[in-house]
Amino acid sequence: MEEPPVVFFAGTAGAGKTTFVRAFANWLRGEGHDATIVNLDPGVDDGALEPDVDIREWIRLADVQDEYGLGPNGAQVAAADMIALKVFEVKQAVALHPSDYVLVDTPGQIELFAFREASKAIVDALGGEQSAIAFLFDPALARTPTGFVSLLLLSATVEFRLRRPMVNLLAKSDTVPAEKLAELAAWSDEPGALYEAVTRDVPTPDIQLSTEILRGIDTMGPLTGLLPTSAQAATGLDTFYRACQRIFAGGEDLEPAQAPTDP
Ligand SMILES: Nc1nc2c(ncn2[C@@H]2O[C@H](COP(=O)(O)OP(=O)(O)O)[C@@H](O)[C@H]2O)c(=O)[nH]1
Ligand SMILES: [Mg+2]
Repeated sequence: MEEPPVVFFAGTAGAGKTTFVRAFANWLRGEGHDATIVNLDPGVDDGALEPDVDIREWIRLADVQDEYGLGPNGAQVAAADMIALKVFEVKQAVALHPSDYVLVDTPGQIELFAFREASKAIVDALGGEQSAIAFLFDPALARTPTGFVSLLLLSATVEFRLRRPMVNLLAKSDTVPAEKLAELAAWSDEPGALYEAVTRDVPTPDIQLSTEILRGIDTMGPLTGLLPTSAQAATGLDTFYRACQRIFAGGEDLEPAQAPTDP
């Protein structure tokens, strides 16, 4: 049987990954698709979270701390490498859940996912035949021009390191006023608008650095399509799904298991 496509969810701590994964899985199920949720965060401490496959079955942050006498940060780093050693167990557990989509919630700290070699091993092993990375922009960080550019660079870093198709999402769009949403859309669609906003935002001595960074971003061309989504209001999930389908199936919809609810 063909392996289902895998989407990894990455973003800064608190960006909304865990909440989004759940909302998107619910949305998929409502559309008649099966979704398997994989939790790769060994430190998450939420009893209500019921992933189908859970790294905490093998690795728990509290145990790593106790066993190796590490503080919370050291334990996170050690655990990130241990996850890579358990990835085949995780993959086997995922295979026990036949499904249309596999959604992988990554560890809370983005630097563990973006910078450590272990993540490449995890993405390669779990990603299988088809995988993509959804990068969530936290509106609390994306609201200023420099914050927005920093998140673009972080997303580009993840793409550069892990070499997977990326979808950039604006999370928690229900918390963003309409005017700000329009401004963020302009920043993501028109390099000129972002350039103008950044040059207004930074003091003169930094202008050259900003200009060079923006030129780099412009050449990379990943600016278009920051999709506004809200897990809470369940909005933007259909657009996100279509963006994934464009990556996985050349835009074709999956065969729905039941009558689609699309208008
Ligand atoms: N208003 C609003 N809050 C959200 C949304 N998604 C997540 N949150 C909140 O943002 C916080 C961090 O979310 P979480 O999913 O744990 O982020 P993670 O660290 O990236 O996994 C929590 O308090 C969530 O309730 C959303 O769509 N709208
Ligand atoms: Mg989380």
